[in-house]
Amino acid sequence: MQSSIRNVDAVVVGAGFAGLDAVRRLRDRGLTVQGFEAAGGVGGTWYWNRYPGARTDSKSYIYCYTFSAEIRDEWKWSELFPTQQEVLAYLNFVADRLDLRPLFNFNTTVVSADWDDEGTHWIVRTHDGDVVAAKYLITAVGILSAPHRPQIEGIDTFAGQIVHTGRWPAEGVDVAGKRVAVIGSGSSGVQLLPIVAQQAEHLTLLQRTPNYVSQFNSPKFDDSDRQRIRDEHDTIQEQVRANPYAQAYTLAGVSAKEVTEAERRAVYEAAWSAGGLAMAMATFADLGIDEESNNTAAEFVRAKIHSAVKDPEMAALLTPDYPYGVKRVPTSEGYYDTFNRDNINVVDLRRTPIQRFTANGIVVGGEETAFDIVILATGFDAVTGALTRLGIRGRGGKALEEVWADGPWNYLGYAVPGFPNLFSMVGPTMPAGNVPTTVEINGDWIDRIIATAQQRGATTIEATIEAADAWRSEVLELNAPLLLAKEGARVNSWFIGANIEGKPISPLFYLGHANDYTARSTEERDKGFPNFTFSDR
Ligand code: NA7
Repeated sequence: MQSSIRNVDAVVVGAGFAGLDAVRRLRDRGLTVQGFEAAGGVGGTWYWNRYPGARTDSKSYIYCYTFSAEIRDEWKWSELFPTQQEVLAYLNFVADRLDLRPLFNFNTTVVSADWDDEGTHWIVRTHDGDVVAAKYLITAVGILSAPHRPQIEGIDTFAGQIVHTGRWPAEGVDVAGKRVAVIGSGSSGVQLLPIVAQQAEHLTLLQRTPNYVSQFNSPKFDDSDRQRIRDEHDTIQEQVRANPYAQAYTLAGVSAKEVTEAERRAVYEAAWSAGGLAMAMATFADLGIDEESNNTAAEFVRAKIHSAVKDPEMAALLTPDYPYGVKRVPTSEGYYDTFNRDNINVVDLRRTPIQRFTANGIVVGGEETAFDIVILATGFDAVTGALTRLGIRGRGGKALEEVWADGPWNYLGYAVPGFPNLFSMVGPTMPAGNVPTTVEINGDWIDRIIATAQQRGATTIEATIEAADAWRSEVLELNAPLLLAKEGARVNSWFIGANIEGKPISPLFYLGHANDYTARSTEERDKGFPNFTFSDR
């Protein structure tokens, strides 16, 4: 069995934004790299989430790599908030441009990764029997990639079609003239609902917690826009560094309570028209911590919902009663207007939960409603789920999910004591916000720690327990004063793991300023990784 094991320097799991960045850097450093990707192609999240209406609410010109001016100039974004198809096309373009595709085995799922102390390498196994020994294991598995399918009684007996938004079939789903149920009103549900409602005979939204849905406003770009963006690249990146979530927005910088009502209203109106994340990212600095300030934003959006939705009872059903931003604020084109159609109804699952599925449909409050198609827009086991499902066993066969039984414990999000030579891209306790920004910081850092080990002749690199303990305390302290910590569990916020039954409630992100995280990461790198043990055994 041992003879059939291939040896490589690094295994990279995942071919999304993070995995593509990792393989390119390690290959260019001269390492032998084996990438594994469960999907049939590159793209990660953007490969799987093909549901109608899927798009990013990060601005296109920052939702991309920055490392190459040539690549930035060659790719032409068509609009401010690109569709899933355009982001996927971009990642395919990068993969081809840098010849990254040959580094991956596609349609290949990693089923286990065991640390071998004797060989000082990881033994990585795939679903099809491939076994690879790798000095380094880089997980680039994404934060929203492990779909959450609720275990509802009878779900497997449903005779119609059931699809999860995070595993949307490439051939599409024909909803025309059909009776469609949508379960879930997070980002995925609210993006697809207006489009499905236009085609379906009837749409029923089975809603548990309503969201504050931002409207969507994506100006198209022409060549002069693209030239301006190119000219302003450095200024835009400066703006991203100054924003707590690494987004291209400038906060008003003051408390919502420090301005007059008229001034506040003007700021909110401008942000509402801009759409997307502007309400959270381009308004006041204290919406995440101060209840009174938060309520000014919450009330503003509640009024917008009531003016958009004509039936007051329907409007009330769609209006959240918790602080603004405690759940991830989604963006949708025409969401609230859709509820003025006559082929849509909303079932309030907080009042009457789903009892069970039948062959024909779904039973709620003792009444069965028949459906042809059920769309599960029920989200993901976010941030940690894709990692704990990988079957990672560190020193002494210790399972990663065991070590994380109370929430993620690691250092700077990159490394876990007891799991040598394992590094995460966009791992738990890294900043929430614009993913490609974090990816590039991570890619450089991991590349440099491996280079440092090579220079020192070290075979293993391991974060210290003290560093991981201190980091966990810091992440918890940053989380404690937030409204998210007070209210997040009540409204099942995935930011703290509250959307998955049995998952520990614990912050999954570093919720300080993203740039403070970058500074910490850079300091660790520039000081020669003082919180790691490098060993030649
Ligand atoms: P989300 O935001 O986690 O939304 C999932 C939705 O599904 C949410 O409305 C949930 O209600 C609902 N849900 C989950 N389980 C159930 C069950 N068992 N019954 C009824 N309703 C349920 O996932 P998305 O895919 O929309 O978005 C994920 C991220 O992708 C998003 O934040 C962006 O960053 C991109 P709940 O709120 O828990 O009451």
